[in-house]
Amino acid sequence: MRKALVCSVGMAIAALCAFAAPPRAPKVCVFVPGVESGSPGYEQMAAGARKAAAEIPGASVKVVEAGYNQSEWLGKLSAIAASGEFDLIVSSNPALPELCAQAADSFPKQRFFVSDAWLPGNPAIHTVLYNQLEQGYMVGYLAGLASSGKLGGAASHKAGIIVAQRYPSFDKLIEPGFLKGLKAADPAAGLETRVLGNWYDATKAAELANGLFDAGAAVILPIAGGAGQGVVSAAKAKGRRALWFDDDSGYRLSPGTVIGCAVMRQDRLVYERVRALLQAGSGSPLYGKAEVVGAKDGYVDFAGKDPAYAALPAPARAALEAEIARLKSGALAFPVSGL
Ligand code: RBF
Repeated sequence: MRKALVCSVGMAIAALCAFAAPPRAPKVCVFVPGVESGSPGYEQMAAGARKAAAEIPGASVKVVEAGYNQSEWLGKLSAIAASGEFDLIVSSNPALPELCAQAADSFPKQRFFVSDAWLPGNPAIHTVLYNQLEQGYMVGYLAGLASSGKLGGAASHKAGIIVAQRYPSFDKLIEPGFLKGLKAADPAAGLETRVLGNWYDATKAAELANGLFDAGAAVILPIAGGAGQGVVSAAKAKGRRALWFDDDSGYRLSPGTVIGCAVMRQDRLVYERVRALLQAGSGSPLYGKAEVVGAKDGYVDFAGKDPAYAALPAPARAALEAEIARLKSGALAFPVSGL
């Protein structure tokens, strides 16, 4: 009888304590596979995670830059998982899910969210992929307007892309999407792609851009992180034009040189998913799931508010905007179901 009483009093105190104790303030690590500054997708990722944490009492965010040596990423990621310090590790790019899966094998309690990536079925990892067929199509179509002479000047029927390295979402989504858009606006156009070899060398990117411009490219899209700035400065020096990807910062790099930016709303996506994952905790049903988001739901879009874009001929802008409206309504669709 006395034992039972002591026991139930003890249980009541324990229950009271559990009720009264504030929930542990969640800690988030933003793992940047590269360097944050100059890579719009990574800047947006950090901003989105910070915004989510700011809404949860006591929550904190630590940004860790893993640098450009990709062979060091797994070791750095595993060390963070091993520390047990973070409720959630947030990262972004298509190479990350595989590394997170390896870290999760060793540290199964660790949870991960990776945007701009695709991996279904791992109970420790949630991924969301952007429909970059659509994103590529938007700037590809604008490139076709340029190469066919509809933005002024003679038709060259040539456009270029400078990419840092080849990887699945570039090969399967960005480049084919760009080509579809290019051909839709200028059926006679050809695309030349040059591979830079890293995500930081703006000088080499400018040299490659000069080569493409000299060979007649009407416009060039860099997919090269911080190195993309070299493409914009080469275009500016030659009085030519460039396109931009991921956010609208390209317009500000060199006003008048970048004529269009196809953006992904990574800040919004990361904010929404990090908030949901922190609120639900490690048992969130999102873990194990991979999703695709795109133009129809507003995560892929075209930033058309800049004066450099507004200065393009009205009929050309109307043609592009009609394509974008068709993508947003679903009348024009390029379904993506993974990588
Ligand atoms: N994008 C960047 O903006 N900066 C980078 O440093 C960067 N590094 C990447 C490294 C790897 C291994 C891969 C697969 C992609 C990388 N990306 C980077 C590309 C990024 O995921 C995305 O495809 C592009 O930003 C276009 O949306």
